[in-house]
Amino acid sequence: DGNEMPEITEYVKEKATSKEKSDLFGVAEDKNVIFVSLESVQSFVINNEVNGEEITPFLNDLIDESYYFENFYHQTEQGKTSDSEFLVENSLYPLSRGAVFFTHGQNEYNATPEILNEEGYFTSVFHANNKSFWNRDVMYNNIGYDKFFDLDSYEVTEDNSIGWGLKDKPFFEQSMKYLESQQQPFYSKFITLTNHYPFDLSEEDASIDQYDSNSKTLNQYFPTVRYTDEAVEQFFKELKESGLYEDSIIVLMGDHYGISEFHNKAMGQYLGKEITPYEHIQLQRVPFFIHIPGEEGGVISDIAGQIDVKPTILSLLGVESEKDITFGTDLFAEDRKNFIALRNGDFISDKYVYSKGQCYDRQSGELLEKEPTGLEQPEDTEGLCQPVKEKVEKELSYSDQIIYGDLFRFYDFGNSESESSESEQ
Ligand code: GP9
Ligand code: MN
Repeated sequence: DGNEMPEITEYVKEKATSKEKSDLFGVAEDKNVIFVSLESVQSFVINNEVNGEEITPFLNDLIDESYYFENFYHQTEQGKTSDSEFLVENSLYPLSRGAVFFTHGQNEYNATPEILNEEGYFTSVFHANNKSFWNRDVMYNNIGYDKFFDLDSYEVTEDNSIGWGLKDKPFFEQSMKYLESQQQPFYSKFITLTNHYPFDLSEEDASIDQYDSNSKTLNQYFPTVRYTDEAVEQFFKELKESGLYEDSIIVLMGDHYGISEFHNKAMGQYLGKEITPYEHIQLQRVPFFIHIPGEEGGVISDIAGQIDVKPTILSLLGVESEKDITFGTDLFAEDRKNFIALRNGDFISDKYVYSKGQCYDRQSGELLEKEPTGLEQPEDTEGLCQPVKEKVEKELSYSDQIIYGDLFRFYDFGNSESESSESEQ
């Protein structure tokens, strides 16, 4: 019956949402939004080398013309790409088990595409996979996407595909005609695929050599990341040629890690340091760029996460969202929440990194203390990370309650969503 909503609403208003508009509010009003989800791209490849070669030359240069968030974390779980999409569109957390796209794809949401539809935007997704993968067809329809350019929209041959399907370069190339024919302004999401485990790439598409370690996965990762970097470069060229570039903002984000903990030994060899629980959390960073043509941008070091994307984009577009329920904050606001919760309860705060039951100093990486075992004296059991840990648990639980109880059915977002949610595409 939604009895929990007032408490959650109060929490969100007081603790999660910023109260002041940022200086960039409305800076991209009525612009197209082109969101690019970079499959399995992690931040450790940015401004880094393998065998003396730059891994992501295009993205590295793009930092100079964008807002680049160097401490931006993915917050996904078992739902992988779909979890990242859920975070980005709703600013809610995915679930700790399973994929919320499957288990709660029919819930009431107040997602970015629905909100932008009301602002006169056309909304679409481009992804060359079966439309029902991750239950996307159902979820996209539910959250207001006008069009899903799925596998059926692409010409896929043996020549232009590898691994999971259509390679990223032909994917962007073939997408252009659809993108150009869309009504403007639009909000369009592109989901790349080539840089997906197990990172297969043909010889002719590899511009850099593999790494040399005991992990074939890590070794192959670098040339496929480079391939995706080149595909994005080509996409920018095509956007400029089509004239769409000038009227758009381009957001790029890594969806989740590509190299799991199983490869810690090889990763340690590559990074030249042991992968401690602290370094493990550092490795959960994914690149996040906001490219606004004509704006210089800058490198932002504040902690940030996928939960923050929705309020940030809406603020840039100048969309008022005072009644929205989001657990993230506008990344350009002054009064931001001081922690990023990972879905397993680990977290990063301004001061600390909490990982596998251990509390670290975020800046130095120094292990501060073991979590209490219950055997210490009472005054020792208040860990330094404990106060944030409690906040993280509370926030994750509020988000879970919204999803499990489908609580947005009982909340009035103050837009005309009651009519639009009934209308089918
Ligand atoms: C599949 C693509 C990759 O459509 O999103 O899926 P992932 O395994 O990364 O979730
Ligand atoms: Mn993915």
